[in-house]
Amino acid sequence: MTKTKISSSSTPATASLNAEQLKERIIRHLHATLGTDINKASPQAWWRATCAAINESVFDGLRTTQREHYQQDTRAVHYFSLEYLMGRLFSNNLHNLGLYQSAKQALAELGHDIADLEDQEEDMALGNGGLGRLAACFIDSLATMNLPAVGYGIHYEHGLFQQEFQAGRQIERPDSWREYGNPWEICRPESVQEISVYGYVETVYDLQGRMKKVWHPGRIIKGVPWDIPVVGYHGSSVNVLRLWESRASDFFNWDVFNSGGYVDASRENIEAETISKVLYPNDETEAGKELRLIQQYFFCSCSLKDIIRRYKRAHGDDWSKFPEQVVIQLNDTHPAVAIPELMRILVDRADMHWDEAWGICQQVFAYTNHTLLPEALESWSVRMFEKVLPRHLEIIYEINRRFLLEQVDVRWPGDNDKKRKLSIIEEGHEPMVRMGHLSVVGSFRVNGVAEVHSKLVQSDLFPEMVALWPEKFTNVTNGVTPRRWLKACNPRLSSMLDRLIGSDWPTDLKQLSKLAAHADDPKVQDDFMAIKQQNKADLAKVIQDLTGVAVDPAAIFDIQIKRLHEYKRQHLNLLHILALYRRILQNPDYDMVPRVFIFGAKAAPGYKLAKEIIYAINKVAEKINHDKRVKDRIKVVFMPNYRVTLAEKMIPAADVSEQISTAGKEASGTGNMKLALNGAITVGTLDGANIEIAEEVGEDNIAIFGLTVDEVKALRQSGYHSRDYYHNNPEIKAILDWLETDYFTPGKPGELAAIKHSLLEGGDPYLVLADFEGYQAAQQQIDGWYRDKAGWAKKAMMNTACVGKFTSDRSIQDYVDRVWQLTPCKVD
Ligand code: GL9
Repeated sequence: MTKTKISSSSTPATASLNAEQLKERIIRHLHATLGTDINKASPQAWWRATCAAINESVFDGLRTTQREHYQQDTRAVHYFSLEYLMGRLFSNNLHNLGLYQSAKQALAELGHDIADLEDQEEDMALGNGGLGRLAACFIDSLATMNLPAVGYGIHYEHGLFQQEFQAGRQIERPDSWREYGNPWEICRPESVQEISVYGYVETVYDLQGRMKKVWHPGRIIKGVPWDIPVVGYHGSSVNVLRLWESRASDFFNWDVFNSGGYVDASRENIEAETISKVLYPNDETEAGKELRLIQQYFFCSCSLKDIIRRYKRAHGDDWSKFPEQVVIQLNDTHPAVAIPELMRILVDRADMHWDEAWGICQQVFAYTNHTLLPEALESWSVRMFEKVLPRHLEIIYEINRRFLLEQVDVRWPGDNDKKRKLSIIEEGHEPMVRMGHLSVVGSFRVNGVAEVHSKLVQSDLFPEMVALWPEKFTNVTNGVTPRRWLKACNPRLSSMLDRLIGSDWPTDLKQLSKLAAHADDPKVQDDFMAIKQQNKADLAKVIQDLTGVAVDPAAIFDIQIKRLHEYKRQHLNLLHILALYRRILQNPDYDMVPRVFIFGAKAAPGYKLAKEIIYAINKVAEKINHDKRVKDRIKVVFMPNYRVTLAEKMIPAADVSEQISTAGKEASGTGNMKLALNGAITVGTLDGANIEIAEEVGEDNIAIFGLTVDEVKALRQSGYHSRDYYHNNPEIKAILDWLETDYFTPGKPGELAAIKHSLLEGGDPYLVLADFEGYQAAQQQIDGWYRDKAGWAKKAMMNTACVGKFTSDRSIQDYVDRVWQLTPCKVD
């Protein structure tokens, strides 16, 4: 496969647009699009007018890209994802168009600070965390690399909930990101689709006596597409993210109406619209709810029909070229129902023979696994499947029957254990459809998201599938877009890099390695750390505004940002904070470099212990921050409503990056990459992509601690007794007992006891106590390193210099080479 060359030096077509021309555009839109005037326009109107001005360039690129792809009849990847965590698009689009400086100047001349206008935009938070943000980074890379691609997903009316703290507890508020419309999206009524759910299947025979299955749906739902243009960086491609909104169909439900159920028929209209109402806020776990399955099917069916419509425009009823033109990447098992849906379309609608149809499916789908957590492996009860998608259940049964007969029984004749283990249907009291099994059987490629994770997918999750199809399995380590996660969010460091190593790094991140040659230069070290200091001062202001806590930018900024989950072990971080606090109380002269511990995390609304951990951190923070005896050696802040926009302010200001999951649990992580890229030093376990980060930056520049994947397995096997650590380590004992008193919750003893209970009675499922000792030693090491200013500066710079591997452009190139077999299509 040829390397996808990104023309990093080529200037964007729009770069010629100067501030004067932009000003003219903005004012024109203020008048013609917003219907207002310079002297009375609100900041919101100025922002919208600027968006409209930017969109003139965006739509230009969109038109030429789509024309080019159509004329060249390109093979394209279709990324199916239930989540896209886009954040804001204003500065991203400006940067990628090469218009940021002109826009900044234009707005300044019009009397506006570009940063203030940026704050007019709500985050587009149509995702929960890493999986959704990865999808957003990938579509940025796809456009930048001129690869023909469409992202498909759901146009949720409400994205991830907004988080508030009330007396330290998380409160969820609805997110209404497009209450007043969103300037980046285009409604495409001409491409509406209709999809069916419920009903029953009838067996009929045609004139030749051939059996046919006819699905009589119980309900029809309209899918309305909204297109978000995705602008590649200085490349000429503008791809599309197409998100489906559900509406009641015009197609009235006559069956129900005729049987006298007029009221019911109109109630169904409301239900149709609930499908795209809200994103499920569960992180890695599945609710098993009917609405969730309908969401999955709704967007898969709309998207497949959209793909087929486009294919037929070029190839008519000739399906033979379909697998050459179309590859579909399943972002986890969430869109796996696309597999039986394509089979249904081919067999039932296009009258294709089963074998031919299955041959097509198996060339079209590829599946990415993002987690090994057992509670996250999706399965749907057969009962519910049959109610919602009766025909699809039949098709899954047939896929499974042939798989067990033609593959499993041929390989392991008569081995019923193997059949039970490999069956797509899990037998039991309540039979279930295993979506992971379906995804592996129906795909030509299966990948994990970091080396260690892909190995575990093969050895622990699907070993028999690997025995059947060894060549199906591969790895693609995650990556992040350096356009958003360095260039746009850290302009100071970006300019310094441009001066020092040239400006090609945003599309060729390995260029960062040139920085290593300067890592011992005291002048460059000073510049690098001065930038970090300024970023920390900026963040200190944000912290003050959001939490009322004053922090000193001279302290170590130690940051843990990610969803709240026991396996990510925010409570391990908390235990260490408590240990330091206790040491200070016991020894008023306790010598430590002042540190600000900064958290950002949302907990799934139904995840009780996760919410208790948030509460505990907030209560401990309150106590420590007000305790004079601490003398500002420790501050603890929990940033409310952590999201992409807040991440962009926190990441450039981090000295220390907390990546402390139990080994084997974090599939990859991507925050770890963003923080290292911005010169933070990782305190981390040998888990997920931390392992690869450690390989890249070298052991001098990362603080690794804790049990390895194999040690975790061995410890569990030999029997893990968390109580031993409690009894044998007086510091652990004192801290856990402390949490049970009313020290942090005056007058209310026991309020923070949930953590202790989970670690002792609960058996400490994520081995927090087993890793405590190693963790505190790693933190001690960080403290020591930070005292040596030059040494620290070098380590920080080496982190930025050595993480070029983790650009999402490299991930996408790996997908191109190992999975998609795509060719770039240059657009002029
Ligand atoms: C996740 C993994 O937990 C992360 O380790 C990984 O980096 C990302 C992207 O591959 O995928 N899997 C998963 O279900 N989530 C991840 O972050 N959860 C959310 O996105 C909420």
